Amino acid sequence: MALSKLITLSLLALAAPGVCTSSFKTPLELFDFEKQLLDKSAVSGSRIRFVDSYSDDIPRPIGANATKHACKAFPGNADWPSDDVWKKFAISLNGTLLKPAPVSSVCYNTSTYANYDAAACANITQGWATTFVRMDHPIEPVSPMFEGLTCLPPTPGVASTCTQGGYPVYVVNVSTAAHVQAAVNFARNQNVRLVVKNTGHDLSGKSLGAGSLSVWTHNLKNIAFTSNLTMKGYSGPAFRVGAGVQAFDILKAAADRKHMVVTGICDSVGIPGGYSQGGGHSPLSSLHGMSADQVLSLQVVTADGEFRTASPTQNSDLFWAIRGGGGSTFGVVTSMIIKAYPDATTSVVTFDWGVRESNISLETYWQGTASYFAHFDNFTKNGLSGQFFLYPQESLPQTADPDAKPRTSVAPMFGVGKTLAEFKQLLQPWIDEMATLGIQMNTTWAEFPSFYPAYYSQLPPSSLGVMPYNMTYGSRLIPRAAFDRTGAGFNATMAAFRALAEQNHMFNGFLLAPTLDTGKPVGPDGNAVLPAWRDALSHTIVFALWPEDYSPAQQMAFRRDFATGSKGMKLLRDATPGSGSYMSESDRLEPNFQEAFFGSNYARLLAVKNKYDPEGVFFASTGVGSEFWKVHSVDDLPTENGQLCRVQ
Ligand SMILES: Cc1cc2nc3c(=O)[nH]c(=O)nc-3n(C[C@H](O)[C@H](O)[C@H](O)COP(=O)(O)OP(=O)(O)OC[C@H]3O[C@@H](n4cnc5c(N)ncnc54)[C@H](O)[C@@H]3O)c2cc1C
Ligand SMILES: *[C@@H]1O[C@H](CO)[C@@H](O)[C@H](O)[C@H]1NC(C)=O
Ligand SMILES: *[C@@H]1O[C@H](CO)[C@@H](O)[C@H](O)[C@H]1NC(C)=O
Ligand SMILES: *[C@@H]1O[C@H](CO)[C@@H](O)[C@H](O)[C@H]1NC(C)=O
Ligand SMILES: *[C@@H]1O[C@H](CO)[C@@H](O)[C@H](O)[C@H]1NC(C)=O
Ligand SMILES: *[C@@H]1O[C@H](CO)[C@@H](O)[C@H](O)[C@H]1NC(C)=O
Ligand SMILES: *[C@@H]1O[C@H](CO)[C@@H](O)[C@H](O)[C@H]1NC(C)=O
Ligand SMILES: *[C@@H]1O[C@H](CO)[C@@H](O)[C@H](O)[C@H]1NC(C)=O
Ligand SMILES: *[C@@H]1O[C@H](CO)[C@@H](O)[C@H](O)[C@H]1NC(C)=O
Ligand SMILES: *[C@@H]1O[C@H](CO)[C@@H](O)[C@H](O)[C@H]1NC(C)=O
Ligand SMILES: *[C@@H]1O[C@H](CO)[C@@H](O)[C@H](O)[C@H]1NC(C)=O
Ligand SMILES: CC(=O)N[C@H]1CO[C@H](CO)[C@@H](O)[C@@H]1O
Repeated sequence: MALSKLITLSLLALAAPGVCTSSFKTPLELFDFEKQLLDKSAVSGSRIRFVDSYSDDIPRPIGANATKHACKAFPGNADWPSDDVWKKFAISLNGTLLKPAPVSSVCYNTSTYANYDAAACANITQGWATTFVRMDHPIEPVSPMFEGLTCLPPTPGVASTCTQGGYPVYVVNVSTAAHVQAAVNFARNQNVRLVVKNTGHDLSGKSLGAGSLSVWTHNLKNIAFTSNLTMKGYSGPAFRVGAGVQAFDILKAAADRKHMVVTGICDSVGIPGGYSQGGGHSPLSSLHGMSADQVLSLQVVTADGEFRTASPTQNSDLFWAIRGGGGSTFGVVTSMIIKAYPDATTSVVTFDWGVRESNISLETYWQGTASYFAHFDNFTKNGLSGQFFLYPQESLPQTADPDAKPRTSVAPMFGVGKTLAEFKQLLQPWIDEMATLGIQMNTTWAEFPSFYPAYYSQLPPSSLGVMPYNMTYGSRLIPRAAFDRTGAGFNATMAAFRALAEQNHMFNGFLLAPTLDTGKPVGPDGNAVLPAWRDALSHTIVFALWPEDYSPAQQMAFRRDFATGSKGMKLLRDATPGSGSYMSESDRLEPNFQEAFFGSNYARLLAVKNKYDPEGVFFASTGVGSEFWKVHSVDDLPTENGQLCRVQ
């Protein structure tokens, strides 16, 4: 009797975990793939030992005593590992070392790739910007521009050849923590540039690097859940997520468990990758802060090849730095424990108004747009958040719509935890003000019983996408004071918005208030999220397009002008003194990037970087410590298509 009851119970326990999630009880319970580690002697010894089964007999100093090479090894140079060394590395990696060709290589009859296939090329060309082929590919990025545009579908005037350019040369298709350790040890000992790729969404091309070995974390999809994790500083529901988990994976897993988690507006972005490590903003940010604030503990392979726990009590300096200090800088994260929240009724709304669409004057349009911004403080105090687009004065160069006039689209605003009646009531004072101005808006309201369908009603499923090759972007965090209509900064900020729009720059902005009170990051001194975020009510990205026929020199002049010239992003910087820019959606040419992306945290972040990575195994353009390195790129463009060297 007792025995059969026991059997029934254990069968139930087996059935419980569901399709893609299992449960865990303590933060110390790692995923199985993290229990597969290299032998200790292969990690901390002073010999060239990149994996257990292959070691060289030359003793090699590590850490502070290591040789400081002027440049990373590069294909074709004498110091690039021989084919024999790569072969041994591949064998020791048990078949997970790839040498991938760019997807568009099938379009070109080259001896390097020898994979010409007209039908496959037609397919790639057609689905280049929309299909999932690129997202699940080991080396393709969202912005081919940062690779150097060396292998695109054939495009008249742009692409007619295919080379490896700024794409990595080798990739470790990671499925265990040991694979990550082996890759880090190999790169460090062989002086090969190391990059980390998760989804390739980075908007500065940081998953790329000519002559590099890439750690590809995309397939680490494990998810585990507990309804009540109890640790110092937190008690409540939590997920452990593997490094490859994307927003769509965790949105679904959370919804299945009647919970929600902080993710961004694009459901294909990777959560424990660049998103949470760079900060991570979300439709939930006005309620629960940044993605980095969600992290309760994490697992990471550092530059010495060690697999470490970083938490409030273990390697706490590293834990502080990784949560906001940026990806590909301190180590390779293999999993994170993140907070979850009980699901909630969610209301959504979209608003559209424009000079032509609402039949209003230009002055009235800007008054209405200013009215919207003037309510940001009140919106966020009530937990609302959202996204807006500001389409500029005239047609974009390529859209050729001579009648285009400025318009604003709020798409959408989220009221998480609000019924439609409550949500409407909160927005009514602003809606009344728009009516008083005589502005008719198109408005669509909806209420959903939970967050997941509300999210997808507004933000459709996405793949990797492709950013235009003739576009740059910069961003600014707009502080609370700048949206206070009674303060001096308001008119200056509105004037800056208008001046930028009048030069045809489109905006994609966000309404949110990820304060420390909402985010509540664990640990004695919070995390390394750029402090300007805590006082911001908006993160606003501004886009600038250059004519497609510009030469590299013209492109650089255009981009420098946009980044630092008096009619570019300087307008917004001047209107918001002391604020900053969100590192993950920013301009690679941002002046004084250390201050703009990291603020007062920079000195401490650099100290943590130097402690855990004294040899510079990890590098990310515009990341912490990147000022000591330079990519010697083709045409000197800000791309990853060139050798990485120390700045002399
Ligand atoms: C269409 C689109 C929408 C976006 N929406 C949002 C949004 O709503 N909110 C927001 O905050 N951001 C948003 N972003 C920006 C996004 O957060 C960054 O692009 C982020 O860097 C993506 O991280 P990833 O891991 O998916 O991408 P990747 O490009 O693969 O990686 C990004 C960076 O992190 C490093 N990295 C990746 N995985 C690891 C790891 N396991 N350990 C260490 N380093 C790692 C990479 O080397 C790289 O430097 C958006 C970007 C795009 C293209
Ligand atoms: C570096 O070299 C010094 C002097 O030879 C030695 O004392 C020290 O132990 C070395 N440190 C490491 C990390 O090898
Ligand atoms: C390769 O497989 C062997 C046997 O399973 C294992 O001992 C070794 O750690 C693996 N190597 C790596 C780098 O994972
Ligand atoms: C590819 O190029 C080679 C050498 O130039 C040529 O012999 C071959 O016919 C080409 N193949 C295709 C499919 O065009
Ligand atoms: C074309 O692409 C689709 C997916 O986008 C794929 O299913 C199909 O097999 C491809 N066809 C060829 C000929 O490559
Ligand atoms: C990468 O490894 C996974 C298993 O972890 C496998 O399913 C996938 O096919 C591999 N991808 C490539 C491109 O080899
Ligand atoms: C979670 O666990 C803690 C400590 O075990 C307990 O005090 C608390 O009541 C639990 N909360 C819930 C919602 O079960
Ligand atoms: C509202 O929607 C209609 C129909 O799509 C469109 O014609 C009109 O321009 C829109 N008005 C505004 C203010 O966006
Ligand atoms: C636009 O507004 C003007 C008055 O401001 C009015 O005369 C005109 O009829 C309006 N046009 C439309 C299409 O409503
Ligand atoms: C601000 O929000 C409160 C509710 O918290 C509301 O009563 C008030 O009318 C709002 N004020 C404005 C100007 O929107
Ligand atoms: C801001 O501009 C408005 C009208 O454009 C004006 O009434 C107001 O006095 C200005 N505020 C400040 C602080 O200069
Ligand atoms: C080559 C290229 O990417 N051209 C783009 C320039 O920007 C416009 C506007 O986004 C795009 O439509 C073009 O495709």
